[in-house]
Amino acid sequence: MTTRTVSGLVDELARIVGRAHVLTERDTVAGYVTDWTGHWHGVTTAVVRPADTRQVSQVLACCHRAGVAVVPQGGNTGLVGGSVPMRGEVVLSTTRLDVVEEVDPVGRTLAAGAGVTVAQAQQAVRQHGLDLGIDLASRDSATLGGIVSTNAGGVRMIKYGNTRSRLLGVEAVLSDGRVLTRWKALTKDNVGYDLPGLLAGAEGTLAVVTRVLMRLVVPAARTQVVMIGVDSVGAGLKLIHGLERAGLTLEAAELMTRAGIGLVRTHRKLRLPLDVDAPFYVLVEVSGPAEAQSLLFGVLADADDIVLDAVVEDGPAPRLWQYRESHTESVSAESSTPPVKLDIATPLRELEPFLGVLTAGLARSFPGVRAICFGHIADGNIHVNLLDVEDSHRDAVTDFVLRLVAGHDGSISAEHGVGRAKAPWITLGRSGVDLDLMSSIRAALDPTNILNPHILPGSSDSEGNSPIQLEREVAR
Ligand code: 2HG
Ligand code: ZN
Repeated sequence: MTTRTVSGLVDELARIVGRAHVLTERDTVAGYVTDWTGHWHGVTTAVVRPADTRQVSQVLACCHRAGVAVVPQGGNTGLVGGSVPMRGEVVLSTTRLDVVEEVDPVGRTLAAGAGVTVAQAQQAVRQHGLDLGIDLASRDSATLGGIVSTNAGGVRMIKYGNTRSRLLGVEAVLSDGRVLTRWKALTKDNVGYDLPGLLAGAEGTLAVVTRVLMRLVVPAARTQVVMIGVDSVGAGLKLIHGLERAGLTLEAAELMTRAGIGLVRTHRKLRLPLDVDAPFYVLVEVSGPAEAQSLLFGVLADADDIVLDAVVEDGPAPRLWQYRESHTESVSAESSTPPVKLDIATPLRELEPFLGVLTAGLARSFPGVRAICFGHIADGNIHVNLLDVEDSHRDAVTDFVLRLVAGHDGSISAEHGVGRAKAPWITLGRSGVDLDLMSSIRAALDPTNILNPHILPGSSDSEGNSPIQLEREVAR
């Protein structure tokens, strides 16, 4: 194996997937070696695009024999640098696994390839009056394999749970090429460990997901969307609880700030969504009985003392949603540096104190940094986006925020995963025993540590070499 050359590896991969699907030229691999935020850049030996599970299995077996590390990649929309090769790893792109195989309207399931985008999946299941139950702004590029591997949350999580909870089965390839098929369209199946659940959120470190079996939902017949201006996070939470107590079902509940709305307005050239420029905005989508609209108006009237202004539209209300959905692109466009994106959660009771201390602390210690906080308020999940952070300050500002999160009993990664961005801070979220167990699980599934070796706690081979060092030796 030590005499293998890079060109030998590329030839072998080409024999499996066809020459057209092994990319090595600088220009053609460019989109695969940089992440969406523009911060994480890497290098790859080759990007390989298999067409089906059998080819994925052969590609992994080949890389396994060669001791070459592999980074699985879906739509490359992740925000923590988890799908970018950093040191020459082969990129295994799942984009050609793009077949919507079956929508079962009776059992309410979707069977599809890992490379099918969220938008394509949504379109396929909506033709049957069903829904995926998962939605996120990157739906046109994010893939089903990607959202499973990162256990994506998104704006519908409050009602339908995260991706793990929607996953019934998977087909996945282990690092040595063996294929795991756990594929039963059953709501109840309690035979042994929940392996699909384990692969969800594993960030491509345990296996490469090639096909998914998702449990679908019946969407609400009609919804109402309300944008409410409030002067505190606590007032927003109170209103949300009031809506639930009135018998309405939360379909989504999002928080935005004056600064965030201002940024989106500048970028998208939009008017203020309300008649007041409120310190905080909550965007809530609700469903309920036939009289849902009057229940909603009743809650707003009862909370007259905390509602600065509100506007209600029938769902899906894209005009109101665009203020929320444009945050990510506006942050990227308006920041002078790649934004620092910290996807955190705190218990609900800690949310307001946390945001208060965060804002004051950032202004004091990092005066040049603009903070835009928004996110899934009812899940306690806030996206702390930091703009204009000089490269030399990225770690310090990240450290400041994540330590504050830990001090408020929070999570340093609520929905985007650990990736490379949070790896140095993982001990703020997990104990030594916890990390040891994760390493053991990883070593059991990928003993030579070739799958996405540079994220999450991992292992080295007996010589202490990581696979990519082996790969570099191979390259010489
Ligand atoms: C969202 O909720 C995504 O829109 C992206 O999780 C969040 O850009 C972000 O920080
Ligand atoms: Zn989010």
